Amino acid sequence: MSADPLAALAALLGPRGLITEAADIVPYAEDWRHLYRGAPPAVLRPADTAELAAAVKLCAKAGLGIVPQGGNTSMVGGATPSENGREVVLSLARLNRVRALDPVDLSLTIEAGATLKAAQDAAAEAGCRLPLSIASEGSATIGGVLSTNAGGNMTLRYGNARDLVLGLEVVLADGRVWEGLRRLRKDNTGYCLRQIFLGAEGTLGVITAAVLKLVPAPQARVVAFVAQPNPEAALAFLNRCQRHDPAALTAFEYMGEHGMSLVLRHIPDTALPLAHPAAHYALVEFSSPRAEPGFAETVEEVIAAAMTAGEVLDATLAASEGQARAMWRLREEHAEAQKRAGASIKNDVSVPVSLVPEFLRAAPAACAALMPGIRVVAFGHLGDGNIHFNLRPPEGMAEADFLARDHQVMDAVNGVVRLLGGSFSAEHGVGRLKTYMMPEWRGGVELDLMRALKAAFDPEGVMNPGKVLP
Ligand code: 2HG
Ligand code: ZN
Repeated sequence: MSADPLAALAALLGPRGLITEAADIVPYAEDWRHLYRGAPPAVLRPADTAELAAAVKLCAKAGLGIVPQGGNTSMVGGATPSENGREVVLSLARLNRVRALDPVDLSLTIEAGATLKAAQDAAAEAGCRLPLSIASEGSATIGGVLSTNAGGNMTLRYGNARDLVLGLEVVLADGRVWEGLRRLRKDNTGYCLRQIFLGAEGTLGVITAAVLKLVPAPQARVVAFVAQPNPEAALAFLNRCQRHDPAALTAFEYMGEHGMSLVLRHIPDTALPLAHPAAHYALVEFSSPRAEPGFAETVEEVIAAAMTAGEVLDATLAASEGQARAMWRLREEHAEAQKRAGASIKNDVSVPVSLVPEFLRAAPAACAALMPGIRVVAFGHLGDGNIHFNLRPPEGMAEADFLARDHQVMDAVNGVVRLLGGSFSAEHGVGRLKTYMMPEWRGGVELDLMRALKAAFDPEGVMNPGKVLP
């Protein structure tokens, strides 16, 4: 190998495969939330798995850290290199091919750099559905989604990303390739290696391709938007929808009034589909693989019963695909609206579903006790117990002063989460932002086992250094 690792990488990857111009590196060096700005000496853009593996081998030999990056949409700085100038970004952008799709097996083999949206579209073209949906799906890539075990809007029905994976191809820290792209529904042959890489946030190896489970495309779909008096009513309505048809209930999303007001203010072409604003809203989707006549009417009956029971104050059903999309935009644009509104401290937490109302009462109180006037933006995946409990500064407080207290605010929320038996990161991962929480939450045996895995898979510590493990 050349004494200069960048020269060796240039020779291997060619001009399309290596970025070293400072100005061109900038977009890869900073995270979506602008929390971190790293100083990578280069961005690697290999064309395929073999090139990627050779590049990893070169970096490992040169002692360069490798930070895999897909759509760069991490909420926790998980794909941003450090400031030390010794970590390169490994972009998966050019590994974006659909390798195979089998509508009989209901499986899709796709490379890690394809966006989640592209994977969904490929499935739809074949009359299937990839049942994973997140707000950032237009930019987020399969590799990132799997490495962070993304959750999103359909977890209550289809599980998290890790539940949708049959096989993986992974480049290991020493440059070897694990070819595990099996598409078997049953395979009990020792340790389940794919599950070790899923959710590992690139700290154990680089996922380069995956076999994903599909389901038949829905033929009937009903999207409803409802106003609710309180969090208890939201939970009761969720339960009612589940009892109605657990197989058809595809999403149940919660939104509080402040987040909704930010969406309506900052996102163009949005409007509340109800006559009056409320303190709490839910977006509910039912779907069926059959074109069932009367499908919408049964949902209307469920909502009517919920109104009689006082769980729902007002409701509307989307009458067209356009209306359904508009309702979903109100939910999906929460993160963007908050970003446009200014500084925020995010808590991506989960509690048992039955305790969400308790959480939604206790957490604002804990934050107000810490910082009077703090503004709560609570929304998220009520159907699976995952609430995005985000905070904005009190009116008039300087953003820098607010952000300087981020650990205090996160710890106040997490105090409530802990009492309720929840998790400090439900779907966004640990990344760089939350490593400090790991000893307190996962210390002892759990962290020992995680460290043992890290040592076994990446003894030199080159894979996404400084992420996940403190
Ligand atoms: C969502 O559900 C994302 O919209 C982003 O997970 C959550 O901005 C957030 O905190
Ligand atoms: Zn979310």
